[in-house]
Amino acid sequence: MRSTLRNDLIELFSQAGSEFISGQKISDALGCSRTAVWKHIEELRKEGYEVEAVRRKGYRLIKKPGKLSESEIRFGLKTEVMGQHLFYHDVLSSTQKKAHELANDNAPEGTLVVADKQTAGRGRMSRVWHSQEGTGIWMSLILRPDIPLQKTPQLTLLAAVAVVQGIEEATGLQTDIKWPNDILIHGKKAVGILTEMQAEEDRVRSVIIGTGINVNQEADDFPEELKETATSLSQAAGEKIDRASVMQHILLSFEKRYRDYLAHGFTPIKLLWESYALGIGSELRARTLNGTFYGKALGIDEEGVLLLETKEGIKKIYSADIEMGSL
Ligand code: BT5
Repeated sequence: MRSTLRNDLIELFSQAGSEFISGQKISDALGCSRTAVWKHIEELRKEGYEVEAVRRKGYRLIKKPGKLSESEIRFGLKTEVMGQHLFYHDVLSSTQKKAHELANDNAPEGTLVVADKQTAGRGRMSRVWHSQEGTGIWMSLILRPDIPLQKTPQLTLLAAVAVVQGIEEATGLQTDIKWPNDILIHGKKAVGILTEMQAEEDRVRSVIIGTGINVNQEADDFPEELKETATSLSQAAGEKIDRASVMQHILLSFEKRYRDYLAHGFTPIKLLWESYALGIGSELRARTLNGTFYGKALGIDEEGVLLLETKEGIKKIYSADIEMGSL
């Protein structure tokens, strides 16, 4: 259910920060009676918002619910398409799996699946994606682009740009992209992106972009094998971060970039991507299914493929795990 009134109410509270707003002011701004204001505030409280009410001063928002909820994600979401069909679950095996099912059932472009916890979150090649409850953003977005199959990897790079921009807009944190699907903070992985597709003949039926973002994990929350390599936005920011706000900024940024992409092709995305990418111009090791290659990363081509200058000549890398730094 969507209530623009409650949406506006949250917006008002957000603008007021720690200041009180009088009931009269709220009812004027929303164009409803003071009794209606009170009713909406009661509903917000039921959803976990802490609203303080003081006689003659009015109301102020003390805390948004820490737990994600459908309305938390919806309120303040300024997109037209992305995330407007929203499926929120407290627990799922994997948001990717659910999104594939929905895509098979003709879910429209922009359908978003979000879970507070995944019991079988996955990375590329069936690797495990650690998706603890209450800490991260685990989401999958369904797209229906009219593009040839070989162009779908470009959408991973587009998603990475949107995530970097969304994180920066929501938190001020600067992050780096490591080709093709990692986003790092100070060299540690904070985000992984998994692009999967459904195709018929050579036509794309749907592309499903899965994004896993570590938001509020403490260092000890990660399993032993990830402690050295993983980080979270809150570790970098030094404070807890509102997951819904990060998600909303990413979806908005994604929508803008995706429109650019459909209208003007990959070039505008490529330029942005390069400005956030790590390791271009440096030596790296690319582990692919067909072997490991060393060389200098020259950049990406118009398809989004990594160009590696090896001793044997320039090699096109379609998919790989990249190691940089001291090789
Ligand atoms: C990825 O794979 O990085 C893509 C991850 C996509 C996860 C999202 S969550 C929502 C959606 N639903 C899903 O089921 N999946 C998507 P890859 O490049 O293969 O990296 C996987 C590797 O990252 C693992 O083998 C671990 O080493 C590491 N890893 C696992 N969980 C991590 C975490 N939470 N933070 C940082 N690194 C992690």
